[in-house]
Amino acid sequence: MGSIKNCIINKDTKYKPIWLMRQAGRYLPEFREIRKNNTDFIKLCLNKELSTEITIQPLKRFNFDAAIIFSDILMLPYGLGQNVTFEKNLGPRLGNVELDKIIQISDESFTKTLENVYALVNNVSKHQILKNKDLIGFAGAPWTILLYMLNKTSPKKGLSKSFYEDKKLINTLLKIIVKFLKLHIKNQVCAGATIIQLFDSWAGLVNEKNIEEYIYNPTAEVVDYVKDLKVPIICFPRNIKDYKKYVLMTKPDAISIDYSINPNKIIDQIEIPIQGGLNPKALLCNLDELKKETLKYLNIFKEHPYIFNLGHGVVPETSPGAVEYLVKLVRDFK
Ligand code: 1CP
Repeated sequence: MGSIKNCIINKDTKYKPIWLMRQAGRYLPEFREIRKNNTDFIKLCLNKELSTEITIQPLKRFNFDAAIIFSDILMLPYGLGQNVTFEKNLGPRLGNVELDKIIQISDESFTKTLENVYALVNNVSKHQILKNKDLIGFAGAPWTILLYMLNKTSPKKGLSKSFYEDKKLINTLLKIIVKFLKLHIKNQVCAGATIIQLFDSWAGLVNEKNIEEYIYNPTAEVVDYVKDLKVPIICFPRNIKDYKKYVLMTKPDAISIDYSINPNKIIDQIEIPIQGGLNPKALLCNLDELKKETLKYLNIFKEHPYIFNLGHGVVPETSPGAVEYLVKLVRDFK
């Protein structure tokens, strides 16, 4: 029986498993229905019944090979006592970093603050719908978490020049982030997550001269730690310039590529299992175009261990019918 784990661990190339980043979310009317009455996003993530329901919603519709827990990478700063809110059309807003308070947080109190996240993982892992499927736990990579904590809002407009000024703060905070990321991941694995994905959504923003210190080293430390937990780890360093070097330096079990990457080139550069790549906007095209793009990835990675996914998350404008068609294309591919 094919699976994501079999693809990653045994390098199986025959079966092409599929799941999608943001497979639970606003493109699903049943998600919007729940969201409508639950305007506080953090509270929703901490509601173990509703977050369980949201996690399995996409699996009720589509024959995906995995569920990914409905949570957010910003639950980590929340667990560290930083104020986190999500405002409509503005995205996340974070409060000030209070280092003197953060350094006093114990493992126990962090775990307690996020206990409902781990209860959600446990609920989902026992659910019948997950039989023979994987449950993906996740976390933000140290660099991406650091950016949100210090920038206090989405870094999509770029970083201020002064961002790198307080090196002491950056280094202290990075160490704390790595420590609690390990705990956050361990708690998810203990609760039943069978694969971990590390999202470095803003890897492309790092200054080249800082990449070793802020991306390679802390990520390698987290990857090493997860390997000791005996679950595979997939890394997604979105928009990083050199995926080959990243793989060499951080040694994940599988690598997720963004849609700017030329699949024909990457396949000659990377030996480990590859995930993703398809532009999420392909799901907004007509079905012939979607088919063409999907088959392109499947054909290029035919002889490579490959997990079908997108090059970033499903966009809210996507119709569920397009996702259904995509899953069928992947399932029918020979
Ligand atoms: O209804 C809504 O408006 C909520 C939108 C939403 C959703 C559905 C947010 C706010 N988070 C989530 C869930 C989420 N976030 C998941 C669920 C599982 C799934 O994939 O189905 C995951 C894995 C994440 C991870 C996440 N959160 C990332 C990494 C992946 C990526 O998109 O690059 C990031 C950067 C975040 C921060 C975040 N959370 C939400 C938003 C709008 C953002 C991005 C803000 C920005 O642009 O900086």
